[in-house]
Amino acid sequence: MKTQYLKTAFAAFTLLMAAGRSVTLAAPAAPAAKPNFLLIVADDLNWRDLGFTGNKDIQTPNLDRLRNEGVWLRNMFNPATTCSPTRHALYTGLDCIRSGAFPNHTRVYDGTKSMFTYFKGLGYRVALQAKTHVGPEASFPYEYLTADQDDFAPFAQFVNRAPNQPWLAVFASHDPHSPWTRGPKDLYDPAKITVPSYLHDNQVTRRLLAAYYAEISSLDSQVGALLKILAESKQADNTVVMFVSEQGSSFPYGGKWSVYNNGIHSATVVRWPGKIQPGSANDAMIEYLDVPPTFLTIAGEDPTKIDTGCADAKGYRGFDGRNFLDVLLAKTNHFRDYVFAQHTTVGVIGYKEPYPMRSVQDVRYKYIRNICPTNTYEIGGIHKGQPLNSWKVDAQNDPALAKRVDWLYHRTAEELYDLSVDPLETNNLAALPELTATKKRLSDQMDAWMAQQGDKGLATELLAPTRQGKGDEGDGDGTPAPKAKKAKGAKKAQ
Ligand SMILES: [Ca+2]
Repeated sequence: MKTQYLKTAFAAFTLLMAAGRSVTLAAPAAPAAKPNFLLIVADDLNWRDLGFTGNKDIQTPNLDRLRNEGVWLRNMFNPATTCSPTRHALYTGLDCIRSGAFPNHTRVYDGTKSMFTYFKGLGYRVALQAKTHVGPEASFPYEYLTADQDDFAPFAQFVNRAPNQPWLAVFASHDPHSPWTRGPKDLYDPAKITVPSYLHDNQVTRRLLAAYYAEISSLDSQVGALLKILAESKQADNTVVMFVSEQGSSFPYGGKWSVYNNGIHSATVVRWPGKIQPGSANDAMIEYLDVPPTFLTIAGEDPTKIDTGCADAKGYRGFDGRNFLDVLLAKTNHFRDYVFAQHTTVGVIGYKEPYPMRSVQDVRYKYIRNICPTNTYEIGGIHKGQPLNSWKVDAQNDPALAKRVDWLYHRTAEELYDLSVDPLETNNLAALPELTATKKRLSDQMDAWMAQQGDKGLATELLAPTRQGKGDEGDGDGTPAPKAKKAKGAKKAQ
């Protein structure tokens, strides 16, 4: 079936190319065969905090069902740990520093394209609902359905419009981003939940954790509503559904604003009936950057032929990401040897001093470089937040906790962790002589990646203000969700 479909898609593509036209499939030869895409993006959701990833307190029946109907990609990573650069990478297939979208509240360089650009060019109608957080507008030409994440009528109208035209929709929830005011609070009793070991257990942590869990259940309800609409539209069998947890939570050590795996590891599930084996799992290392090339491949395109509109430091204009369709189809469980991430502190609300971080990891070891280790790492979200303030009070009589609190402000220049025995990255092995070669191997990989990206470390970090504003329409870290943005009424489907 797939072979036949690919042949059909390839034939249509060849005909268009022969006719000297660009790849604009306004009237696909076999419209019903083109798959639709629904990408569901959470916000500040630690990958561990779902039913199917092992959290026994959290109730996520809809996401658990989606996981049982698709493949759980157990080693998906994001290249940044704040909202805006993460989304730019996910939508463009480009790594953050190369695209210019590396601080929070950022935008890509003018002329850069996104999957909305590519799929619109293929004749798809493309849309986004709720959290935007990307710019400039020209690079993300989606129809904006509504800012309201709980109004599903625009989504239903979108997927049911023009039945013969394929579509790509991103549903970007604001949940469970702080301040955790939504969701079924009665589901979670602060006194009865189990506090994860990477958090300090006290009443403030418990109260906020229960509120965060309630918002995860709110997100789960949204997923249920979307999948119900899809089923009712009779398009579920021809729609690729992907869910990503985005990046870690804003608790201290919850992962956000750090390159630890709580921040950059993503809970990711993909459902594609008849193609992906239900209930399967794959441990290949993949990055968010790989999503656009993979979606394009599924749509019958060759992603290696794409000009992204943005060159890397060596003049290469293709994607940083690569097509992982073979992983989805269980033909392989190996994809990347290394995954990378960066965190830019300058420009984060309440930041004190530059504290740029870079990380690289293979299947076992994780290497982190803190480029300005003698500075103090301090931002509003962690260091001025309620949890850490309460932890500091408790730390006055708890030396081990005091040490953990201090690590949130001051780190060593290098960190090295053996993830096979230390998944929470608490035992820094960077000074161990027997791991010198491992550290150098990873450090060399990081240097090569930084060179390809045009990443100059601190000098790049200091450019963050030039990459912020104008195009970032999303909410701020630690602030309430934005007011409804006026829908782009003029951008109707063709
Ligand atoms: Ca986020």
